[in-house]
Amino acid sequence: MHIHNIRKTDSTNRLARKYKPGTVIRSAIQSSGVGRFGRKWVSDSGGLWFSIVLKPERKLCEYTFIASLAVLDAIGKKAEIKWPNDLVYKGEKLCGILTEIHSSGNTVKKVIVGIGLNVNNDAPSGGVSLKEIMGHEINIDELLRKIVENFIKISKLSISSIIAMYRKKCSMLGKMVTASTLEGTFYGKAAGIDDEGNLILETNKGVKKLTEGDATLGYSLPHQAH
Ligand code: BT5
Repeated sequence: MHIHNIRKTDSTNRLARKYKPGTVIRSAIQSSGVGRFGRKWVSDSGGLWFSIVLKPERKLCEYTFIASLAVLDAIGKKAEIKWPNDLVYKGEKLCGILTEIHSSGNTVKKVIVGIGLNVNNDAPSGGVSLKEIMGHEINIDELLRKIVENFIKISKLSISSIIAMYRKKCSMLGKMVTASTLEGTFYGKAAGIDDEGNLILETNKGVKKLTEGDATLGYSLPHQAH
């Protein structure tokens, strides 16, 4: 893959739409980095903010699984996966992933996998950076190369082994979690992740299959789960 380095853009996911599959767009700073549901992603200098442009060949969640595993392996396995798109260290967010499709008319043209990793920057509240974890600065170019290499390597594995690896690193499985989704907020045991990337939650009202949302450990509802 060709790595294209730039100094500043609004969002590498937005800029990536102009590039061919097989390109990696990295920006030292993003002026309007984006998270899921239009949330803001803080992207100061010193962090690793990049997007990988790919041909649409898989289910979207599979790209997020591959990216999570690629980052986790590159940083020396010091973090855990938090379904669906985070890497956390001791409960603080180290990395977020935003996988999007770019279509024109009715045709899906590209998949864009955006990865935001706090490296040598000071992470915002609730986040943590690799520098803070390791106690020293990290070579960001080397780290990016390693993540991209891992991404390519993991992409070649069978989907069943990718999902198995993802489940193994997903620390919330087997624990009680609160999941807040567009459909509502649910409390229950995170019993598994199915092959479609859904979180299977065992609530006291039955099993829920969650396709999106934010899950946190423990009970954090004002009222009993739906
Ligand atoms: C994500 O969204 O975690 C996806 C983040 C993807 C960022 C990358 S950077 C390269 C590419 N270009 C982009 O414009 N985006 C992608 P979500 O799960 O919705 O989490 C967003 C929430 O994380 C925010 O509402 C904050 O609470 C928190 N947050 C924002 N910036 C952060 C940071 N630098 N470190 C840790 N947490 C952060």
